[in-house]
Amino acid sequence: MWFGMGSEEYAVIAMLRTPGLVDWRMRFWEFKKLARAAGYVIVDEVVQYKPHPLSATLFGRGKIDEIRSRAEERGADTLIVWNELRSIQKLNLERFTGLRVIDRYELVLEIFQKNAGDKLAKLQIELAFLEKLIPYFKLREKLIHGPRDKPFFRAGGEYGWVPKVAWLRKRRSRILEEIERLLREKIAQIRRRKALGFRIATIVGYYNAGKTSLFNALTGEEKLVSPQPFTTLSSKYSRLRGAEKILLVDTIGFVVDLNPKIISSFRINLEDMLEADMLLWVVDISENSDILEMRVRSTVEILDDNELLEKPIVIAANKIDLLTENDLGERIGFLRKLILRYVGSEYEIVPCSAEKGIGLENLIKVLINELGLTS
Ligand SMILES: Nc1nc2c(ncn2[C@@H]2O[C@H](COP(=O)(O)OP(=O)(O)OP(=O)(O)O)[C@@H](O)[C@H]2O)c(=O)[nH]1
Ligand SMILES: [Mg+2]
Repeated sequence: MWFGMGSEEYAVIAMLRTPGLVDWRMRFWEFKKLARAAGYVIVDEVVQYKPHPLSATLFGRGKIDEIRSRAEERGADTLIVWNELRSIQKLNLERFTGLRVIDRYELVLEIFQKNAGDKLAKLQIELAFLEKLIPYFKLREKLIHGPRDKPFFRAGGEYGWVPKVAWLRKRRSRILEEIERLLREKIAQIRRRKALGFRIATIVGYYNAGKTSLFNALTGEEKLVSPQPFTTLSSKYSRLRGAEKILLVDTIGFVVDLNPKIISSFRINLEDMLEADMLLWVVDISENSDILEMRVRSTVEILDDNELLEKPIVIAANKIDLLTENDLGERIGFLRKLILRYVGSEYEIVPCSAEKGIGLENLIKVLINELGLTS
């Protein structure tokens, strides 16, 4: 692939912490998990606190020197930055550290890239890379051809060669056209199903919550399930067991700080949510309170940003097999409070275990009831 990365790369990860970022520890923890999932070996971690990030380099100069020497000492090739980098910051960090530099957004795209199965997903990821990299290469062309011409370390960056911006733009418009065509086909297909009287329940939720496991258990499908983040990129429709006219849809997982709207190219997953008659929100109820709260909060933000909170929502509290009965009652109570706090209303919460097949018949009943259909 033309923008590939090697696996098992050694990386330093870094974050610039600003005053408003109260839960930075958890965000950083999650970020590390993503870096490992992308195949990086994290050899060092750097967190700098700064009220105002520097517009040219993000980090202060002293910190950048520290990153460079630590990377050199530990043999790292890549610097992964939690903050979303502007092109000038990425360029300068590359120049000053001699490392390949990616931000959180590109990191997630790299994981997507590993998991993309179908053509639409692949095109969408390439488009997302292009949107990010065109301004970067444009700036680079300007600097390289400018008066203070300096050779850059690893000149190609993600490419291994230096592409011309004009070429990238042409490629982008070709991909956009192709995506539009595939999207139109998909949306027409969804609408046809609705016209045939099908109601659609779209599964949403954080990555790893067990969305696909539940989809499989409720439909009899055998889609790939794994503990790695973003196993599912492409949506899939299938009939709900025990209901002739209900289609269940499996979708991409959410992650804190990453709105599917930001990945504007991942439109098909968003379309599947927007076209839905209801949402089945899957929550991993076995996670500890802090993590559960962060995940509920960021899921609500994403749903709200995309005007999805107006749809009927049922929550599947999944992975109850990992809890004792006592703990379960307490966790459900806590989840109910979180929903009230962040959404301001109440949703039906159905405890279940996709893996052990617990609570599924009840969940099916609730879905049929919510959609006003009889089985
Ligand atoms: N113990 C337990 N594990 C579960 C349950 N449901 C799913 N899992 C595990 O959780 C992990 C994630 O499951 P998936 O179904 O792939 O989760 P997902 O939400 O589709 O994840 P993405 O597609 O990556 O967003 C897998 O390792 C599953 O085996 C459950 O009810 N109990
Ligand atoms: Mg999945």
